[in-house]
Amino acid sequence: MLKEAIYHRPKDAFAYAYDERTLHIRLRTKKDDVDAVYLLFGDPYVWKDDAWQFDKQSMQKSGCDALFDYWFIAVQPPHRRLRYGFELHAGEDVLIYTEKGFYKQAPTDDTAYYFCFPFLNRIDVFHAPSWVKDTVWYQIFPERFANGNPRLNPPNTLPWGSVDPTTTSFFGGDFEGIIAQLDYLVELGINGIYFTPIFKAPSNHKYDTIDYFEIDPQFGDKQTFKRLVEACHAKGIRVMLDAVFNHSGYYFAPFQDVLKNGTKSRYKDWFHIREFPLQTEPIPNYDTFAFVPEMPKLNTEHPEVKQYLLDVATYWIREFDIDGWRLDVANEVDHQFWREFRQAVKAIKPDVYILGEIWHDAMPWLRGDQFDAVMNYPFTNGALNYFAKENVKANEFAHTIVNVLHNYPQNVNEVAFNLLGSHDTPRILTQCGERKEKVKLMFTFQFSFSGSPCIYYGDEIGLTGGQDPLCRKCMVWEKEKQDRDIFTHVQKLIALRKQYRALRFGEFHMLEANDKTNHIAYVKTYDDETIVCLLNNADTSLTWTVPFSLKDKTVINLWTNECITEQTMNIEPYGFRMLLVQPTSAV
Ligand code: ARE
Repeated sequence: MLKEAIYHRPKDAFAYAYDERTLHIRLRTKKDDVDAVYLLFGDPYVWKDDAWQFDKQSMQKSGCDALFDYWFIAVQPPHRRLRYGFELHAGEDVLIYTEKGFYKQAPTDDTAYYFCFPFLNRIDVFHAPSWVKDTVWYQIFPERFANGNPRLNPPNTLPWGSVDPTTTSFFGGDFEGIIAQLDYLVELGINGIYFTPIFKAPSNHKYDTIDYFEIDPQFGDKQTFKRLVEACHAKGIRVMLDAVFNHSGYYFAPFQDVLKNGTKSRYKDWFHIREFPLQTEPIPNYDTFAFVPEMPKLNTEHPEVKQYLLDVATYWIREFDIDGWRLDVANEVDHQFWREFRQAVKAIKPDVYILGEIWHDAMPWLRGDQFDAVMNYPFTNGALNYFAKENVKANEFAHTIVNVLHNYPQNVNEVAFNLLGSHDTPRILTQCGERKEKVKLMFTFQFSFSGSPCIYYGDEIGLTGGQDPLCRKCMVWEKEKQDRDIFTHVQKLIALRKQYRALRFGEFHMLEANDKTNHIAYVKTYDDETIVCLLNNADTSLTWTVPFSLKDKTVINLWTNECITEQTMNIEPYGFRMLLVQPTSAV
């Protein structure tokens, strides 16, 4: 056994409280190196005849990537505390792995050798709002969704969809437009909307806030926004807003005050200013988002700034009953701010969803004291590489997905915000070389995967466009210009997801990943519900043999409702199957 590859470290993704009674323990070993792993575990205070007493239970292999195997077990220590180690088997070899190193036999004279989960304190358990698991999000970029009130159009508004957007174009999307189209979203089946920023700001994207307590007049006013939230709630749709707290806009009054009064400004410490007077060229002499002078970074350590932003966060929940905050550039804001943010918003609405925008490993924000989830871009990139760009094969994709699932605790994965694209990425249809069968296959994967899927407005009707600003074209409302085939596909996926818990939050296991045919197969299980999915990510048809015997089982093709009786079937290019598997006796 390769000792150097064996890894475990308590807390984070390797040992964590799944709920108030259950601990999850994971171990990593070199791929194909170990035959079996057992958890040795017990209460640190249970001894007999000077020997520590422990139990032994077999761990399951929960997945593998290119280099490692991962092992998993759930335990419920009666006194909520645990000492534990691992017994690894490879052929005749047996190895005990503990916090202090490797042994031939499990030591019993002291528990100090072992890994320690000191106590499962309820307050420390990661807790996200449970409704998120049942939510299908739809992301709206308000300037481009629907123009319902032309009187609000900003100067130089262009005719809807007449040209491709630039960084400075306006088309006049607004709240009344969104309200008028809510039935379209209900028909699609979504039940959560994430709005990119809506507060007063000069740009079309509104990430350069002037006033966090005002709605941008091009979208409407507070009354209309209230109407919008109420209309959403009446239709069972939750509402999430974008909190741009890393930076303000250039025209934010406190920043203007600093520009005007320099060192004499009472707001000079609200930002990170390196020298006075302020200058924007060649690069700003104050911290900003990227090097964008219009976006001065806020000093969230400053008590007044902190209080101001927390007031903003609670105001929109208290007065407008919003259900979530998506936190822009979340990883560049200090952790302490987010801890206080969580306390403040959960105090007034305990089941509000806190979603951080972090593209990288986000474990430090997902320990239960800051965010409920992050935008799962590692999932996005994995899916784009395999389905859209086809620059990785089935196995590498399978490994990426196993990593995505093992990077975070299971309760974190259950509420992950799983997107295929956003206002910051080229449109999926464009990335798929405008081959819609590939887009459909990607959606099929997204909606059969766990977490909380999000559709970027227009992807469901085949909008195209490259990188920002081209990925922000106007929504197309003429039915004859919409790709209704993709729409119906997504609509059906959402309906199935609503019907089957295994699709929503079932445990995921990769069954097959074949580089020759480029297909993958996986199973989702929840209680007695089992759904096997097969995706043929290739432009040739596939002869697929169902990877279990059909004897004693009733297998239904969920797409056609047909009963499957043949062990082997033909799958069309970029085709898929979703099979509900039940023991025949249960049918
Ligand atoms: C404008 C232009 C762009 C230009 C950019 C830089 O439109 O073409 O590249 O300026 O000068 C908002 C607007 C953008 C605007 C930007 C600046 O929506 O249109 O871009 O402001 O004015 C990183 C950050 C992540 C950030 C992305 C964009 O980590 O937080 O970059 N995303 C948020 C929002 C954006 C928003 C802002 C931040 C600013 O979602 O819409 O932009 O408020 C890798 C890295 C990531 C990186 C990612 C994307 O994977 O690892 O860290 O994200 O690429 O670049």
